[in-house]
Amino acid sequence: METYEFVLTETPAPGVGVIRLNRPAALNALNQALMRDLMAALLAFEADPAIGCILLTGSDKAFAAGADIKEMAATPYVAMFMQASLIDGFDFSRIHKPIIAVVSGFALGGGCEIAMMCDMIVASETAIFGQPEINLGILPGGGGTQRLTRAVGKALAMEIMLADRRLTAAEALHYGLVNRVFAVEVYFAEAVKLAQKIAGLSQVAVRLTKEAIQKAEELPLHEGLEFEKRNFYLAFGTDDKAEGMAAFIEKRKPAWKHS
Ligand code: DAK
Repeated sequence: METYEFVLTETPAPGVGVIRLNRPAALNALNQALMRDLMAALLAFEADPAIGCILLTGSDKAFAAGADIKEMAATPYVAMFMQASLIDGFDFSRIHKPIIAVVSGFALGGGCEIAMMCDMIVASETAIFGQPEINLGILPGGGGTQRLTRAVGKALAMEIMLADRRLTAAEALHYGLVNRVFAVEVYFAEAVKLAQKIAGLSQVAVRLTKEAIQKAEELPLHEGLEFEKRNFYLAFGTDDKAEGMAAFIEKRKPAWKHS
């Protein structure tokens, strides 16, 4: 397995790839090198046929406290605009496998935005979500104004981004930003269980389903329904559809071919 400077990777269970942000002295602040490592690790798991689900996590204390303010402070407008800036080449749409953010402690600014780029969020009870960019004289630039507003609604999104309101894990669960909340002692193990469940399914069916749900966020209903139908018919051409249905009828576990 490849090694990186600012992320650690492991496979704690069959089919489950874990990427752990690892810049503890800066609460996993997202500098450019870390972002490059993160994208490389994501692409490596995406390319690995043995991996069916990816977990993206930090430490118990911090998922990520945002983009690296010290690095950004030295970055003028044109450089931010032109250079390989923080988000350049950083594109979760290149990852077709499900990604679950596993969040404990601070998920602020770009940290919260990266969690929201994932397909699901599992949190520890200590997780804190926020978009405090306004305090720095800037605004969210990694999708916060769009994804958070879709997730929690306009009124609360305004308060979070204009008045630096931070959400506890319980609040984030209440408002639909996160899927599950667990005690800090068990949240990671619970996330692995969830990932294992997904990794045990047909990778083709999982991909077709993820794609269709993503379209629900972007397309008008009739176009989304059309997209879903195409993927549904496409599933009928797969080996895994034949296997899944045969296994049901024969009362046995399916042996997926991922084809
Ligand atoms: N950047 C750099 N260093 C950070 C950091 C950050 N975001 N957050 C924490 N650190 C560092 C601190 O400077 C400190 O380092 P030393 O001073 O010890 O060297 C160390 O981590 C521990 O932090 P604290 O001493 O502050 O720890 P506390 O427990 O007291 O406080 C805190 C934790 C998370 C509440 C606090 O550190 C904090 O407020 N951090 C900043 C949070 C923040 O404002 N985040 C938003 C950053 S702006 C882009 C798209 C998106 C973005 C950028 C570009 N493009 C499209 C290009 C995103 C922007 C942002 O995220």
